[in-house]
Amino acid sequence: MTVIESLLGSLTSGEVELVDLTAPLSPETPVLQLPPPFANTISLSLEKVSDFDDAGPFWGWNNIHTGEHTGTHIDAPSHWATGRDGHSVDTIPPSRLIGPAVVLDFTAEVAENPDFVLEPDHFEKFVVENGPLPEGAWLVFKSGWSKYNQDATAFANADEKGPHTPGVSPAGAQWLAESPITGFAVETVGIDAGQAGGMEPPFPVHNFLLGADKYGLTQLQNVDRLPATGAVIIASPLPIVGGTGSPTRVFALVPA
Ligand code: 23J
Ligand code: MN
Repeated sequence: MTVIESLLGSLTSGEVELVDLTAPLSPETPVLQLPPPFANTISLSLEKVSDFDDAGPFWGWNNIHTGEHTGTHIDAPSHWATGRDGHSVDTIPPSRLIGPAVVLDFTAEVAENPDFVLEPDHFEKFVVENGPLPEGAWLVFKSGWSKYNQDATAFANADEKGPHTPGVSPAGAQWLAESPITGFAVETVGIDAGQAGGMEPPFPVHNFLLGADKYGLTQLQNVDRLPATGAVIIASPLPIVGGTGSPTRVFALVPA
């Protein structure tokens, strides 16, 4: 039996489960709201071209309007000043879009403090307990935040000081950039904390990770169906030529 036959058999038997980590993409999908003077991207909208009518009697189809960074999406290195000469989303090697999932569960800490940030100590402790991060891993920050996916106000959790959502400290971001991971995956609207605009450097995960030719994945859901180690993540962005990111379908292969 080939490995592919074996995999297909495991998917059929249920020994390996395909888990969709992608949030539904609609006009209601929460998108990042940066404060003035910064410009924001648009939400998804569908523009009807035909709907089994005079414009197309036997077919329905739409034009889509959206920002690159809407919903579950990937951040390519070229999204950030530190990676601007690096890979755009179309030139990311496909082999780097699939990799072992390593899940760090800080649901309890985030429930206590929405501004919780990961520090190097958190990563070091995980490595001591679970072994080194594998080359090409997708490191998943399990925060529980996807429970707010259907409620844009709760998802943003903003007050007069801006959004309050979990993330990574500057030192933690530097640690990740020097690690063997391929990317950092989160349940929140972006790979940085809500308060990361005031950090030094601003938006440290974007700064260090994208500058190190690594990627971000945002707005994942169903991460509670992933084991700490042992699953595989496959991210499928559109190859938008010159794009800085793309809405992305993200699957995990999970052993039963
Ligand atoms: C631009 C500026 C700040 C942030 C972001 C974009 C994102 O979250 C993103 O989707 O890349 S925090
Ligand atoms: Mn983004």
